[in-house]
Amino acid sequence: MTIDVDKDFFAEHGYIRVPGVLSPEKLRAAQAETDRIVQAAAGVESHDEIYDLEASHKPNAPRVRRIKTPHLHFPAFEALVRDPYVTDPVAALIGENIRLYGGKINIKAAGYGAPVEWHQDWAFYPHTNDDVLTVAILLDDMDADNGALGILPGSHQGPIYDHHVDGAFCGALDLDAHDLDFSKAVKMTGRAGGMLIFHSRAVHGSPANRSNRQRRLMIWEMTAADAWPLTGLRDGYDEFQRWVIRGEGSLVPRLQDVPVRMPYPLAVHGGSIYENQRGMERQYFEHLGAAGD
Ligand SMILES: O=C(O)CCC(=O)C(=O)O
Repeated sequence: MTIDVDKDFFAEHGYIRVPGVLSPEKLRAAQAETDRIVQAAAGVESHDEIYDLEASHKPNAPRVRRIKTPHLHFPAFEALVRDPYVTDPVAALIGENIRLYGGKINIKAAGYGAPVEWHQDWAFYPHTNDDVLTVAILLDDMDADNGALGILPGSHQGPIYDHHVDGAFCGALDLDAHDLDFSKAVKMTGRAGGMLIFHSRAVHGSPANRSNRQRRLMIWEMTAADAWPLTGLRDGYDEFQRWVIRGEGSLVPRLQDVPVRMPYPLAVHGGSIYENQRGMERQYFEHLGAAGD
């Protein structure tokens, strides 16, 4: 089954909102599982395959910035991302054959949750065609004060911008090299349980969370199953095939004339976008600092 989404709006602006994707029960279950995983970070010393940590994290006072690849570690999240209530709106945009490329839950804790500098997801993982989407499910209400994601409308139709500094990838736009008007960004405010889908070339970013309300965003990177990553099969063919979450894979990549700039040489700071972006020379958003103040 596919549902109706406003494809024309998506084509023009590069994003759409789909409210009420998670029922109240499913939302509560996803929030509770996220809380459980965050609490289990007590005792964790440093970034690992599950946790990306705030600079101010301490094992006895855990501060989690991201849960990495939740679908690989927690069956509840694998079930969620394979469920038609999540993939139906995506199928309406890119067709019935869908692959999951990656996933994460970004946690902007109240008072100090870290910003994410302006970037295009496509800069990290260019594919043979651009049916490559970012599918974000709001686990909390996202408003103007708690670190709402902002998107530059129409930017998905533009170039792929330089995300390098000093010759190495850094996962963020070089603010000096490009003349973009970030005041035109639209804040993706919405209610918990809603979904936001945006094109992987849409320029987006989000400020630190200074409010007293946390903002958790579950983010799934989804592609048409005939889009093959130009950086190669990260985890081998079987794993690539395992994450066809709807329909069928294809050995025939669909090729499009798409703008590509490879994310090499690798970022000086690896492990997550937050770490990659430490390499930037000039940051746009306020970073609250190591002590979180
Ligand atoms: O969590 C956010 O607000 C930004 C997410 C994002 O752009 C990313 O993790 O690549």
